[in-house]
Amino acid sequence: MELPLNFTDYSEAKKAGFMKMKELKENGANVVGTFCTYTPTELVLAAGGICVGLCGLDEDPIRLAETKLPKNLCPLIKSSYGHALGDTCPYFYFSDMILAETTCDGKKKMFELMNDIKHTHVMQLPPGKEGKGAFNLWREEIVTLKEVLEEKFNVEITEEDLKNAIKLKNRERKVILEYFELGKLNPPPLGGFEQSTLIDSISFVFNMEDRIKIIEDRIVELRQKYEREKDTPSTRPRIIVTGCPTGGVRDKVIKTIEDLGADVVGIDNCSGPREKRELVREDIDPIDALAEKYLNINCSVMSPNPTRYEALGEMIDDYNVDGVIEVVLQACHTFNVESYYIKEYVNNEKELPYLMIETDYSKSDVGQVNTRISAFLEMI
Ligand code: BJ8
Repeated sequence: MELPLNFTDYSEAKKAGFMKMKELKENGANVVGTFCTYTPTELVLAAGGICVGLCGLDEDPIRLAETKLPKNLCPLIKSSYGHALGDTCPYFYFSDMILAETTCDGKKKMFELMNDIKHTHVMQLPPGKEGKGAFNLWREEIVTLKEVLEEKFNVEITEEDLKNAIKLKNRERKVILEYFELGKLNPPPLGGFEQSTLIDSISFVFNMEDRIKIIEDRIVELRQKYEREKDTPSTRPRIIVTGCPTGGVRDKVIKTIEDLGADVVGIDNCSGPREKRELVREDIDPIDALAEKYLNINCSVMSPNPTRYEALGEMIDDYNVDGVIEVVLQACHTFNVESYYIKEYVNNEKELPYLMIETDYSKSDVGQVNTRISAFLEMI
C-alpha cells in the first residue's frame, strides 16, 4: 500500500498542514517557529505549544532575500528569510514567536534581521561542546528559554510537564529511528527520497500521537514489503548521503542518485537520524537532560566535531554501504571545511569512495550534478 498522497509529496503535506494550523490557531494554539535540530522542542511542548519548522526549502523567496542579505549566503538561510520578508510562508505568519540558536554565522546574523519582522528569541549555542563552560552556558540558555516561554504564553512549565514532554519526544525519536533503520535491509524497502520526504512532511502533522501512528503504520507496510521481496536482494550500490540538510535539493541530488541506479539507504543529516540517535535521559533532572542531549548533536557548527565521524562510521557499517555522497549547500563554510576530514575518513578509514557536491536551490547545475553522480556510481 502506498503512503497517503500528502506524505509522499512534501508540498502537498505542507499545504494540508496550513489548513490544520489555521484551525489550531483559531482554537488558541501557541505556535513557535523553529529552524534547527538544536531547538529543545520539549520545552515548547511542555508549555502547551506547537513547534513548526520554518527552514526555507525552495528557491522562490531567494531573490527577495537578496535585497537585504548578501548573495553569497547559504540558500537555506536566504530562502527562510525571504519567506519571512515577503510574508509568503503561512507557518511563519501563524508563529507567535521564532525560536533560534547561534549555529552558523549566516544563520545567527540573519536572525537579527528576522527579529525586525517577528520576535526572535536566539539561544546562545556554544561553538563547541567540550569543557564544563559549554554545558553550563547551554544549560543556562535552556533555563532562560523556559522563562521566556512561560512569560510569552502565560503558563507555568512544571517538572512533570517537562518529563512528560521528554517521554513523548523520545517515543517519536525511537519510532523515527526504527523507520530509518529499515534502510539496513537488503533489498531496502524504502529509499532515501521517501525517508527525506516522509520525515520533512510529517513535521506538518502537529499532534504528536498522530505523527507517531503514521510512522508506525508505514513501518508495518515496509516490513511487509520486505518480506515479499527479501528473496531477491538488490545489486544496486548502497549509498549514504551526508552533510547539509537536503530538503531543498531532494530532487536534484537524492532522486537523481536513485534514478541513476543506486539505493540511498541512509541519510546522515538533519532529515535523518543525526538528532534521533541519542534520547533525552529520563532518569535525571530534565533541564540537565535536555542540555546534555542537545549539546551532543554532531552538526559541523560544533568545533571540534568528532562524534560526526563515529556516527557516520556506524552508519557505513550497519547499512553496509558502498559509497558516501556529501551535500554541501553553497556558502556553508562549516560543512564545507569539515568535508576535508570526512573525505579522509571515508577514503582512508572506511576505504570507500566519497563524492562532495556543492550546490544550491537553483536548477542551473542540474546537468552537472547529474554527470558527477553518474560518474561516481559508474566508478563504484
Ligand atoms: S543542526 S545542519 S539544522 S545548523 S546549511 S544554515 S549550517 S550555512 S542548516 Fe543546520 Fe541545525 Fe546544523 Fe542541522 Fe548554516 Fe550550513 Fe546553511 Fe545550515
